[in-house]
Amino acid sequence: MDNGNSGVNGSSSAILESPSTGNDVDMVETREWLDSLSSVLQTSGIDRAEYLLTQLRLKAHTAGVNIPFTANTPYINTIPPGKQPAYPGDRQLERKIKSLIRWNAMAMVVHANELDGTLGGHISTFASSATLYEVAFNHFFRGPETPGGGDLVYFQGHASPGIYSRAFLEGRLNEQNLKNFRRELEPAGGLSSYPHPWLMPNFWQFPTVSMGLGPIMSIYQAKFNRYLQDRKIVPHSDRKVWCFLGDGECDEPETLGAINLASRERLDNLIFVINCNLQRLDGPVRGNGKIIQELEAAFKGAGWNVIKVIWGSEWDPIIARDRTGILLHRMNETVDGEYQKYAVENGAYLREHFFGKYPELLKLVEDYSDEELTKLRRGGHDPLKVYAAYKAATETKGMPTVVLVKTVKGYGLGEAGEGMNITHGQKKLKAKHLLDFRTRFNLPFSDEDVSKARFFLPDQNSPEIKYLHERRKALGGYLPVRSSKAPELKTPGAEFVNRYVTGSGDKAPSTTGVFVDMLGQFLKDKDIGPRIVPIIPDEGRTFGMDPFFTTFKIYSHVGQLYEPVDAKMAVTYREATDGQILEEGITEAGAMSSFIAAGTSYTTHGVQTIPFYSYYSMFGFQRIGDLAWAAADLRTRGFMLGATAGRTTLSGEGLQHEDGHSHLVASTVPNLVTYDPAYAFELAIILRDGIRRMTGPNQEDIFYYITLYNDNYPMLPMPQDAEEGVLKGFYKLKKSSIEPTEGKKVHLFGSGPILVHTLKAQQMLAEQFGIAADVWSVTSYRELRREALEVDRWNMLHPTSTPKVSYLEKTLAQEQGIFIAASDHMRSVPEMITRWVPGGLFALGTDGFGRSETRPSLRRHFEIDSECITVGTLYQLSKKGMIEPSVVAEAITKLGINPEKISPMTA
Ligand SMILES: Cc1ncc(C[n+]2csc(CCOP(=O)(O)OP(=O)(O)O)c2C)c(N)n1
Ligand SMILES: [Mg+2]
Repeated sequence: MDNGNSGVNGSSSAILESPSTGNDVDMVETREWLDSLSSVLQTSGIDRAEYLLTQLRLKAHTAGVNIPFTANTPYINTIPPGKQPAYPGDRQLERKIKSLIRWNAMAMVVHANELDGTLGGHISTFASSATLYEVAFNHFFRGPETPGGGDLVYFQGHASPGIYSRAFLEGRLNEQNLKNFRRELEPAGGLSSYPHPWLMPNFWQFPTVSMGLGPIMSIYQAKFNRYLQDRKIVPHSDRKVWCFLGDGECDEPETLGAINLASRERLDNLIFVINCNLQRLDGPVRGNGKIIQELEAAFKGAGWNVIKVIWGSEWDPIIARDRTGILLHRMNETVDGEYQKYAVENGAYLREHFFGKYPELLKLVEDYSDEELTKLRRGGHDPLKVYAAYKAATETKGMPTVVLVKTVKGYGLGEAGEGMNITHGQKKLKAKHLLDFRTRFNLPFSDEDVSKARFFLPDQNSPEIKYLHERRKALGGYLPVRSSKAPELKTPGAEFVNRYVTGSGDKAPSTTGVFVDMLGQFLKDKDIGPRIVPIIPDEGRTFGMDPFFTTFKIYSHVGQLYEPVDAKMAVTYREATDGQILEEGITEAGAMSSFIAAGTSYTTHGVQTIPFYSYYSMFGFQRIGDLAWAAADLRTRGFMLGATAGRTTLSGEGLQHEDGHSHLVASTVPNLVTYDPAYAFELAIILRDGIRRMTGPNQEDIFYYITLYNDNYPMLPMPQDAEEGVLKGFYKLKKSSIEPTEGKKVHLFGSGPILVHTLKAQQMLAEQFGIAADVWSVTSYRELRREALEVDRWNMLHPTSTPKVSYLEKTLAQEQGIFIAASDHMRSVPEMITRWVPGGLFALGTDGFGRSETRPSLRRHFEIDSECITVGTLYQLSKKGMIEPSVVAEAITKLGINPEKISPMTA
């Protein structure tokens, strides 16, 4: 990639009146070419010049001329002063408002840390981006009352104090809220450190503080907005998605990883604003290069419209004087580490070190005083420049726009940290710094107000407050604001489950196959059908979902511009503008972002959609765990389906594919409901209940993780009264066929395809060892644990009340014997319930690396096949003194298990 410097000199010289540098062998000829261009520019304008240059380039290229590639333009504003629109607002009032917001934001952080030095908070991020937000609030962000819906804004997480501070002036938050910044457990209500819809569900819309997630989510959000419009679920509108992010944040793979999609899909409803303050947490983002140039090349290469806002208006006359290009040259060659230094130093320093490098350049500013040079602002602190960029961005058609804005981190903090490497963490300002801040922004506060860092709220009738409300009223209301009003859906009735309660007879499908059948039912349902959003990251065929390509079609904004190679086949690859399936390609992060967009349409669009995101379970939580966490925070509703689950069930695919721990990771997400079903009726009950809970009258803010398998076995009929157990987490599937002798009673817990082995073990134990065992199907250890933990907690805090009893304890209280569990996941999964199982639970599972092998070999390797379950059971009986250890030893030999085999845990 371009390092931000190369090629810039070359391209800038083309616009000079006379080139000042280079090895020009024929200056007269050069002069003539440049004069021709000047004449075209003057007589026919920019478009004609562009056309001619394109023709020249083509001709040169065909003749074998190697034109050096650069995706960079010179290091100046994209919009020249001549093309800058007039500023529509009252700049004086806006400055006053902005200064107050700056003050209160800073005071919030100072207060919090005076109270308790460990609370943290950030001043410098918002200090650098205040103008970026205020111009947008006063002139661009459309609020929720806008017809067709308001803009969706991803605020940079660390800028939250500024956003709270504005809401305070707007009267949407009170002083107590501000005082309780980062004190969310305070009775009067506090404010979350960063944007978290989970914690402030009426305020924040999008969590952004895990860097990189905001950008990728916003891209797929913009795509999903189009999807809903193209599918006529919501009317067409011009609502925009704005994503504010940091320049340091651009190093996260998620930030830039999906930018091609945005241009491919022509998402002109998407605007990125990158606050290029040249710093991240520890120091410069690109001390030795230029982040703006680097990002320009990356975004331009990806097909975005790039608008650079580098210099404030004070620079315009100096740039205009630059007849030779020496200033451009200097701007291009200076690296960010130096620019950072200029932000910290004064005008005299700038004169000596920046302008002073070339005598010609020094002359350009000879009539400027040092003070005037000190006041040369960066583009991001100049509302005129920011306004011009946003206006151009919102008017751009056919492509997304990125606005790259140069700012100073900690702007206004002066000696307390402005532009300094320590500024990101600055949260305690001394009295002198507070006074300086007041002077810098002309704040009308007394010394006492300042020393106490008092919050300042002007009178409701003051011009500032009136202006602020007027602007928001004109733009459709306040932001950010979140609502969860969406009409409930008519969810599937019992007849849906009834299709599956009789079992599969002599057929042997897999739960993945069964799921695809169920998804087909949902898609055909006249009520919820149009709201189903199937999402796949290029694994549709693996899961047998390819027939849907033909019937429900793959969404593409442009439809299908080609005849698919399989057009004549029964199942053909169909893309369509109203396609229902989101086939995201090989990007789990992208597909998860689409899942989030679809699962939150109830809040972003006021209509519910139900995403079914099916993927390789191994590439779920461990790959995109942070997005799953964000989905939870966002109150996303929908189904994540970890297909091809099971460390031994996926068999041949080996170490990187075989998942035996996704349930463990999934169990860390508080509002995620997880199931590991074995049979069609279980899955049907779970899906029906899930749809009801999430989209029915209660619209619960939960989402689901369900594992599916590709092992084929007969789907058993539903035992009587199993429904409650399926949902609560377990039920008795099959009683022992024999009566226990001498109290030797066993309970075998199984889930997923391992239940088949558990049933076989039950038979072995009865037939070969005379042991009576009941088999239970455990659909969710996690759900059992969740309820039992709640009950324990309540009992602990209400010791004198009649204790509550969980479903798990109540059910097991009626049983006697020993308990053995086996699953295709790590032992820790069944062990989630050990403490409530009388006598404990002995778990068999798949701890260790998977490998390529057949299912029977793998199940023996991990010791979860029926023989090993039998041996595990006998071993437990021997430990309880109910049988002799020699019986276990004999069984090991009889069942052909090698006791010296390698341990799967470390192999
Ligand atoms: C994934 C992730 N990693 C690390 C952090 C910690 N962190 C918070 S702010 C920050 C620096 C941000 O720099 P930049 O994106 O340039 O934003 P600025 O504050 O300069 O506007 C870091 C590393 C985080 N929030 N998220
Ligand atoms: Mg930064």
